[in-house]
Amino acid sequence: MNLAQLQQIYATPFFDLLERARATFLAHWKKGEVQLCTLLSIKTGGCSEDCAYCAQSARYRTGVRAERLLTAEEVLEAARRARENGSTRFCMGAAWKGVHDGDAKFEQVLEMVRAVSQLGMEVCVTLGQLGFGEARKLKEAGVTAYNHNIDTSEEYYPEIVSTHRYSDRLDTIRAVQQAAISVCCGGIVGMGETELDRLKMVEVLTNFDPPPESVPINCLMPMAGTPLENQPPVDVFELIRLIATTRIVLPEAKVRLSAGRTRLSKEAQALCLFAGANSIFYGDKLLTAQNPGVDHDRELLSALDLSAQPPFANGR
Ligand code: SAM
Ligand code: DTB
Ligand code: SF4
Repeated sequence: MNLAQLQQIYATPFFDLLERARATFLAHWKKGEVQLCTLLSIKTGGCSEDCAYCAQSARYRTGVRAERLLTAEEVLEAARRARENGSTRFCMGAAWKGVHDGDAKFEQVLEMVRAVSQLGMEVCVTLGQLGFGEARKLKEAGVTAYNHNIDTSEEYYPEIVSTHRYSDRLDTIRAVQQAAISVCCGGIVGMGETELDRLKMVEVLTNFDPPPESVPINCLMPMAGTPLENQPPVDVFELIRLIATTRIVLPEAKVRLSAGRTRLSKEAQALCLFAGANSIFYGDKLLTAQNPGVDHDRELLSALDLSAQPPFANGR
């Protein structure tokens, strides 16, 4: 998919765009089903990187303290609760630049993955940069998906991060693909980027081989103390257009309406779900930021006659 094609789709009259996205969704997915995914921060804060949106960077005074890596038992307990609450995917996030085979912390992550993978949910991790060796070990331990976002266009990325390059992100994604782990890759809207940056980001995603299994669309949560703390909220119709466009060009991807739902009305979320989003993060907290409460989300799904994706048979 090239940029001109994406621009054409994005610029379709709003309701025509929604109709096309809805038709694409219905041709590929079960109507009325939303995947619930629970996030857990297994290692919070103190990160060496300078991502301008992130409360976990050690460069900014955000009030997030650096914590130790959780133990496999602690993580397993949280994963069990997530499953009981209806999640079919469990995503463990660590505030690191990356991981190296042989490090004690990487061994500890492998141990938690082995434990969580027995529960019959999709097991996702987001640990920053890695190579093929690490990816292969994660796969052997039971990881089904790796989250590594490109966040925005290649051109805008240096405005947001200086401690690693866009190409480093793509290298990690390639290593994950080589190890036959599903890629979860998306980005953030509301960081001061243009419409063109957003579409270039989608263009990069459509050219992945294989295409990403999951595409998180995050709205910036403006975290106090970060350089982006005063960014205004994204225009909701721009967000919906982006979700609809993503659904049309990546019909088989799960499109996750990710961070930032606390700043979206329930009507806006309903339109995002109509436009093709079919997954949300479920639970009172994201990694460090607030998420709508579980009760609130249950009410929303019930009001829209949507149901949580049922647990997998045969342990998957
Ligand atoms: N350190 C790893 C990395 O950078 O890939 C994993 C954790 S990182 C917090 C995962 C993703 O969360 C980021 O790539 C970004 O897209 C998203 N994110 C982080 N802070 C955010 C914020 N304040 N608002 C919206 N999305 C955010
Ligand atoms: C993703 O794209 N969004 C999630 C998940 N992948 C790891 C993280 C959102 C983080 C929001 C900010 C915070 O909680 O600190
Ligand atoms: Fe570190 Fe990830 Fe936050 Fe960047 S987004 S500062 S790499 S935790």
